Amino acid sequence: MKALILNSGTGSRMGVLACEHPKCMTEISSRETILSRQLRMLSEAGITQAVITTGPFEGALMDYCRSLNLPLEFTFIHNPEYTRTNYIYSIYLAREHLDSDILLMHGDLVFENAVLDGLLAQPGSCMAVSSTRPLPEKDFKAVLRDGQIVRVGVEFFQNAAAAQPLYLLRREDWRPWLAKIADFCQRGERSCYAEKALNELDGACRIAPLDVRDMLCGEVDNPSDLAVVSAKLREVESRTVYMCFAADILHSGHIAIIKKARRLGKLIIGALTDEAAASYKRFPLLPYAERKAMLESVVGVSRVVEQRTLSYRENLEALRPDFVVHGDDWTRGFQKPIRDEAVSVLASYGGRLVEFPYARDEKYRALEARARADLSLPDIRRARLRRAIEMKGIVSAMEAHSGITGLIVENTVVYQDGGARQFDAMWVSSLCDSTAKGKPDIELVDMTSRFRTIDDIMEVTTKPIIFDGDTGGQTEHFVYTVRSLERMGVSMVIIEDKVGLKKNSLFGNEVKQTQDTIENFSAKITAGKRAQKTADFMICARIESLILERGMEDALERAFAFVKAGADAIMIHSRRKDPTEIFTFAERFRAQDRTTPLVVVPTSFNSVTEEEFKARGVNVVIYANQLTRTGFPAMQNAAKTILEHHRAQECDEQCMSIKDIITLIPEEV
Ligand code: SPV
Ligand code: MG
Repeated sequence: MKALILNSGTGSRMGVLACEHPKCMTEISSRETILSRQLRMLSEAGITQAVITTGPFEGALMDYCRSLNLPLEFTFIHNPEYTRTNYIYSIYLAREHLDSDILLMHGDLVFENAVLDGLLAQPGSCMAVSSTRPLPEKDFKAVLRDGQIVRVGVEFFQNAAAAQPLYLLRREDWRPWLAKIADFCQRGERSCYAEKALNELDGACRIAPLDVRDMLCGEVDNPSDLAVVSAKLREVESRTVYMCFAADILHSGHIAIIKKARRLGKLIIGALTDEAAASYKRFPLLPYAERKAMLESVVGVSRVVEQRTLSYRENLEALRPDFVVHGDDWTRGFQKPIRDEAVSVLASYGGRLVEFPYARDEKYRALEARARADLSLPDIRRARLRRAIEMKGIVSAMEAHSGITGLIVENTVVYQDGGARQFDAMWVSSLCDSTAKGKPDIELVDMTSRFRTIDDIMEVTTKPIIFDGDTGGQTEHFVYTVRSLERMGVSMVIIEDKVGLKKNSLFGNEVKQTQDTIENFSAKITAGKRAQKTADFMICARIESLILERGMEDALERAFAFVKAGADAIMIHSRRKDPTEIFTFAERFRAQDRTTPLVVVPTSFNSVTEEEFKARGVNVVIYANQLTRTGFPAMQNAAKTILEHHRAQECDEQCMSIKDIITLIPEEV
């Protein structure tokens, strides 16, 4: 496509404003002239060739165009008879350079980006008209019939709309018009409008109206036009556009939408905080400050602000942008409530939503898959738990005891309030790991075997792992366990302050269990901390005083001692349904220690929500055994049903379909 810009006119009505240069070189802002603005916009829209007809000050105009240093190839066509002819003749002189799609405009036309974008997006030929502006007395009007423009001229008032000399002409429509222009000029009709030739074509050139309503699109014929257009331009240039990004990788799809957005005004980007980003699709690879800096360096981004929730409300109300730009993917699915809310906030002050088609490109999917794969690398995975706790205040972990349960924890998502709720981490429980192997939870399953479980889970997932280290065994053994776990990419080991034959805590004092001394257990923690190589790995001390009914004071004394010995976190356990003792512990612990993460396993006190735990200073909630406790009864039931009926048919309705089970397992993580 070529641009054809008609600049052969004398601009006499501009008076002194255009007495020393062509009219198109008149300044319309402190930075731009009509022509420099047109040319910049054309090149930003991807046009590379411009044919410019010239009249007076031909040399000045050519020098000026070249001095702009734009990636445009110019062809200048001089009309030596510019005082006696009209632009129909200039086009005629340029005809051999015009055998393509043409974007035709008068050299004194000022329009905003949205007008040009609208025009270029049309599949067929079109002309800018306005349904909202009154019909001008002396300027162009377009006569409309059946959705087409059938006449253009200053003399038509019936069924007409105000029109601007800005056309996108597809080759098949332009050719007959150009041929008619040639007929006119060859028979000496050179001082009429080129539209007179168009009006004789009677349908051979199909031009649709493009309604630009009250967008900036007007000619500058005289000083008063100049004042109006310049004022409107100031308004256009002060418009703001808002977009929100979670992205930790910027790909060409993001850049393309940023480019489109900034054509509408000054672009403000809301970067989702880490917490908000993690609740959107996945844990961000880069923290907020890095993502903000990256977005700030993108050309065309004027400001980056923090967006603290998936909801746009807070930022829209504070910034009141003229436009919000988004991909059209949020018109359906889990993001729809967010869109609906943004639409209503925009409506409250007259802002507008602009949606562009969402880029569903295979290469972006591959990039996203790579980012996910990076999350599974040991160093990244290990560090994620600490980051998630810092970021969210509270994290949730769900038990996994095999590759498939790991995948369930990895991939289960519930969409709520426009966001995605997921587990943050996985708990490799001694109870469930032993149960899956048909063995009691008494430290019978050896570490090699437990590591194998971790490996199975890690192979197919990316989320951080909290390992149930039971008592940690002998201190001399524990240091090796720490190093192995750390090397694998496990984020935290929890060891409980018990010795001897360990039994599951949920038995409480129904079985014989012995608590370790504060001194011994502290020494074990200190040895473990000394053994670890990275700063990310966490050793959590689990206190069994409430389980073994040794009282609150004992629990608290141990907690402070273990933190002093180097514990990175404290887990307080209880087997009571009533959460009071857990709450009391949390309150008293937090009164003295505001920072050490607090971990709970609410198997018994399961009425408490994560929000409530967070309010009480808890940082990690572990759902320790629910997949095991729901999965195995279902299996028992299936086995019984088949035995009862001597066949599998009755069991079928309890079964997941083969198709569903296959989709649980992605080909690649
Ligand atoms: C586990 O899941 O193995 C635990 C938590 O240690 S509990 O079963 O509550 O002791
Ligand atoms: Mg356990």
